Amino acid sequence: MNNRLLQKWHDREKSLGIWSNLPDIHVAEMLARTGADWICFDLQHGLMDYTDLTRLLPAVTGTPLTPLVRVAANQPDQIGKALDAGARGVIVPMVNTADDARQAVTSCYYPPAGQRSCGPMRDAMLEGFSYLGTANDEVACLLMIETQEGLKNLAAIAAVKGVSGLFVGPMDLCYGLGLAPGDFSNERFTGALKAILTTCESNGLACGMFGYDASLAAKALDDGFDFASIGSDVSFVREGVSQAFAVARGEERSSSSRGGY
Ligand code: 3PY
Ligand code: MG
Repeated sequence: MNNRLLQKWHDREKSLGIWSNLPDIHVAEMLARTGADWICFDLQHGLMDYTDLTRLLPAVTGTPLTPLVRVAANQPDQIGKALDAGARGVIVPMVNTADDARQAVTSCYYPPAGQRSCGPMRDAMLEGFSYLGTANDEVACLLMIETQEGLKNLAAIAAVKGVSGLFVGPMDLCYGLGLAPGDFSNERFTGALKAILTTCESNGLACGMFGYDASLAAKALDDGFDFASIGSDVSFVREGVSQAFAVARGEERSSSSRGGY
């Protein structure tokens, strides 16, 4: 298997990834060489579009990490084009029902498993048609649980054949639960995480978490999650520079000035 993320799940190993929000190939090149198991290019909230994506994916090709794309919405054309550009998996936001899950799965896989249309442009450029024989085994279909409705339909979503894993969007989940964003120790939030973890376990699915920083990621893995992001290019630049100024000026930083995307 060439997909390191899928291989890790198969071997029951945990993995850590990086989130990419900036459309800069040099940043992507650096991020890909930091020891991450996977990188996710964010077309939902990141400052990048599809043209950017077609330049960012080659910047990480040839490194061992698995390139994922968070699509802007659960649409067959968006999922198909991300995979055609070379993504080895998609993270689909706001999956609320089993029908949503089926739509995402159908978009990810070639027949008979799904209805992905054939035109794997970038892989065909690099390898000819050999990708077609392995694509369905090499692509991860990850669905975000981040709403009240998604939580209500958790069991039905997880039972859809072809789903590789569920992925928590913690801020939207807070909003969905009627909590203040970032109220991650609230028991309604921790209860929701437990329900998602248990559902993944009983359906043989990987369970992932958007980690806003390394300590959230470490906690997620400790709590039983299989994979988590440790932060993004934006958060690393912001935190690194702000922290350096604070140290140089001998200042304490307030907790509210920390964090970010
Ligand atoms: C969330 O926290 O809801 C996310 O989707 C992270 O971008
Ligand atoms: Mg979200």
